[in-house]
Amino acid sequence: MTRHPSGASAKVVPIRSLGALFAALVVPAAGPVVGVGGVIIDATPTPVKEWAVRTFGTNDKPLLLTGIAAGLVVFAAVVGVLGLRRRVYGLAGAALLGLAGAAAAASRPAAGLLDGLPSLLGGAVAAGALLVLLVRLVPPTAAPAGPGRIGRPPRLLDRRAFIGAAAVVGAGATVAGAGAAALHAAGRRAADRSRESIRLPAPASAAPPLPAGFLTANRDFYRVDTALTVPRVDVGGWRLRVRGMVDRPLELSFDDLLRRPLIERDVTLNCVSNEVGGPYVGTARWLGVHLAELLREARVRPGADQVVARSVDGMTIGTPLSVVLDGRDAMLCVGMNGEPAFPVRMLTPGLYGYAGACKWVTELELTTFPACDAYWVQRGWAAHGPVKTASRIDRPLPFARPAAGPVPVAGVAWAQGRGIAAVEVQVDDGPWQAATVLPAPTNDTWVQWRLDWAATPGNHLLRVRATDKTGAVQTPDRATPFPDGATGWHSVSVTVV
Ligand SMILES: Nc1nc2c(c(=O)[nH]1)N[C@H]1C(S)=C(S)[C@@H](COP(=O)(O)O)O[C@H]1N2
Ligand SMILES: [Mo]
Repeated sequence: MTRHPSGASAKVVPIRSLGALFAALVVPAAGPVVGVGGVIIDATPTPVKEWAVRTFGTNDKPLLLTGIAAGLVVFAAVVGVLGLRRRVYGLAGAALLGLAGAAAAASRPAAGLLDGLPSLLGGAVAAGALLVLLVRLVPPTAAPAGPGRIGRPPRLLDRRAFIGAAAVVGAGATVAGAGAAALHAAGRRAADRSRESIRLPAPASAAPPLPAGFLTANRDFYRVDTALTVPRVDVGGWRLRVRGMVDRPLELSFDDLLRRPLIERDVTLNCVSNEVGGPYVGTARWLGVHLAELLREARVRPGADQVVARSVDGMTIGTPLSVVLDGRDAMLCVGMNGEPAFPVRMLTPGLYGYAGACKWVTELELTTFPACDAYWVQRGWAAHGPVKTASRIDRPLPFARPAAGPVPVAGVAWAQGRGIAAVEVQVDDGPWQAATVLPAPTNDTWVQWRLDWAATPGNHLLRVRATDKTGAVQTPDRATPFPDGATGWHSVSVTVV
């Protein structure tokens, strides 16, 4: 279970109405499988998480959910067989399932009081169904007595009655499943409508035009988060609270945000878990409110040194206050490439996502680093997450077989905040050759680079390294992503034919 050091998880969510009850029944995060999945994600040791992301990529979540569902089927089968021996075993098994699911769902950081309900109901229904089936299989006197005695094998009382009851239970489960799916779909449609209702205003401060192909389309943008189901947020009810070490706490609605002057900025975002040469980096045109201005209105008290952003699903991301206030374009984004950044996500140019880019944000708490470890910091990741200078070869692809002659070598390089001054490519053990670096609008995005290589037949290794605008050359020393970002030069092997 994730307990936030500030005690936010102890916050009691009042049972306001039947609506809350209904919401608990249809919110996916309150379901047993998603609840258990969330607990597993939070409890998984960082190296295992790293391995899962590396091995399964974006498929890690469906795989986890499938695994839990398969585990449930096996557990249910075992409970059924035990129930044949003694009904109380079966009932205890069903109760255990319900309680475990409820405990998992209720322990989620953003859980309400009622989030355990679907699992408890499920457990009760499972126990009832099991009883109905068992009384048709085993006469009450067949239950063995005494410890250590398994008893004689159950006798089939009435095969037809059992099959009939099983069919009824199966049909009931199917109808319940279909009903739940329909409710979920309705909830998703409501969230979609809420998203589609958003009209993004024009920026007060626009970003300059860009060459084609510079930005990453939203559908191609990498996604890294702990959310097993994308949180559904109704913009009408959404609020942003600025609280903690401030003299003037703020509470803003989505419309309040849209009414403020918006800035539009091109910024590259990357994940601290990205391996050298990896895919977890993208550049988008972001639209949003300048965060430093908002914090100035809230009048931050002296002594605060951390902004902890909290999401609707309980994620916490801590950002150094000095970084937010140092003049860079840290922002609360309402738009990403012209589409709603639903509803609002934070973005801090120059920091890895885990340290500055909370999605589905609903609260900014001004606090200190000693007082509060954010989610990933609790798991051993560095408290401050400045991005390291990196470069990547995108063409040719690894193990490509280009023809001898001029072969374009191209890719991207980034050092948000500092900017990229130069990119060089080395073929085998030859001299480093300067690549052509296309101009980038600001220091907060990647640059695109290109070199025409006079390729000769045989196997070759291409390496890339970048130099940032402070003059620092990207280090060749290999470091793993944990705990503060990978380093090392990206290389690609090709065979020229
Ligand atoms: N609410 C929430 N925000 C989050 C995360 C998360 O798990 N939950 N992951 C962070 C990480 S590690 C990264 S790299 C970025 C990724 O943003 P993207 O999925 O839009 O690329 O979101 C950040 N914001
Ligand atoms: Mo990340």
